[in-house]
Amino acid sequence: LTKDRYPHVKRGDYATLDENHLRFFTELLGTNRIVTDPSQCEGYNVDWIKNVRGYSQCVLRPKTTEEVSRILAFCNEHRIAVCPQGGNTGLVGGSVPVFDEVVLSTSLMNEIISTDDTSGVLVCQAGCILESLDTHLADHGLMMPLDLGAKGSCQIGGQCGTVLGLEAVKANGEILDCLSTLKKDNTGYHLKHLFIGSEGTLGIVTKVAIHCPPKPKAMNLAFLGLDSFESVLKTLKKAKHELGEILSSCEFIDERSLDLVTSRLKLKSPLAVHPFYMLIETHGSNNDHDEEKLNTFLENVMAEGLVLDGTATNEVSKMKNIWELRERITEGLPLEGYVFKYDISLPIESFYSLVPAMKERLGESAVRICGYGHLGDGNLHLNICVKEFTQDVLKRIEPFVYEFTSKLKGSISAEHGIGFRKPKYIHYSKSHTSIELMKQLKTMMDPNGILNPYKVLPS
Ligand code: 2HG
Ligand code: ZN
Repeated sequence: LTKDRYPHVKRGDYATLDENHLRFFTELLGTNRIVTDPSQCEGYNVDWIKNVRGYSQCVLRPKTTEEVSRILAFCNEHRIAVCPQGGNTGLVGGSVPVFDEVVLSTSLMNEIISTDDTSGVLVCQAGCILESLDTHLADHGLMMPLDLGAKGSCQIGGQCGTVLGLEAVKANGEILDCLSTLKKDNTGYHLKHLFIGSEGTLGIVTKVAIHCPPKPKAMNLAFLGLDSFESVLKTLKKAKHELGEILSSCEFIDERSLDLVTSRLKLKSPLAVHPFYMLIETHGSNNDHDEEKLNTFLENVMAEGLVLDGTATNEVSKMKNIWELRERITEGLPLEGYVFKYDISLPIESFYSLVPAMKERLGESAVRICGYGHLGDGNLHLNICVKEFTQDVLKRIEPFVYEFTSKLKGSISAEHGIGFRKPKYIHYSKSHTSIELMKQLKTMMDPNGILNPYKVLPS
């Protein structure tokens, strides 16, 4: 653990934690909710893919908005840098300290405040875990409007893209209440949006209100094998037309990605090997109707030769096994060595084009180049595994990957954010004017720059 791991980043002019600071935190939270033991701080200092590491010596675990407010007011006054952290499941190093920032963990802020069965509105604290919320909602006949592989540990405060409203604490400790639970509320600027994509650099989200759909009575999942990306696109289009309102997800896996989970994680695929695979899930209110629709769709795509092989099920355990083939790819990748990760949005017809382009560029120097992701959203996860990190491979990948994406008017971060790893590439997706406005907002809302420094915006 060396203090100059990141030669291109200099520690900001922040205070170094001293006895007086610790005394304040201890009086506020009690000894049980401050972590200063270096071995206990370790987990908060490293991201889970072990890509980014800081050396914070203090983790604060508030339970209420008022405590967060008092912590930030104090840190702002004393120029103490703060790194907010939820479930620490991020993939761009946004949730771990870079130097010795105090970590403000939202893990104990996990109270569900209200659940309205009629409007479907859930209000909860930011530290609630996605899967726990989904389990809670099931008793009310509702479900969370989002799902992802990290559901068992990611916290809702880090997933603000889907919220109706939120409460946040500003750098100076002021509490901003945008926790509206109304579906329509067009009264002035929609300030909640400032916090979406801000990754804790403009304020700390303490509560969220979420609009949750009813839990579907019927769920069906199809897993398909295809031999060309052209067939994948045609199948997607047909799924949209033929499944209509019951189509709830459409995910994509290429051969190298599936091979990773079958060979490295020993998962079993129900299909023979194919160049491409799709997962298509339907949610509806009448199983006979949904099953009939899905079966007709499958018959059609197979008759047309678009899909070569397929299986469909509504058995919970079989559906879970199929989803694991998709959701556990991320976990398998580090077993190959060092992983270069890219989370790209591309126009749908070019969705896969980056993968063969990269294969051609890198040839044998990569042990695995694979593409998978959220086809329905046009969001590709390109992952490149090498035995060991080298500058040479990095130079062959970047900036090519960003230039390629930018030329196609895609996004260099579809859902993972910018974090610590990508600020210097943000200009491939955002104009100079947008970046300047972001910087002005940052200066206005956090004049001392104490909130999640070194992240999101380029210096
Ligand atoms: C997923 O969709 C996650 O599985 C992680 O966003 C993607 O590891 C990745 O690149
Ligand atoms: Zn994803």
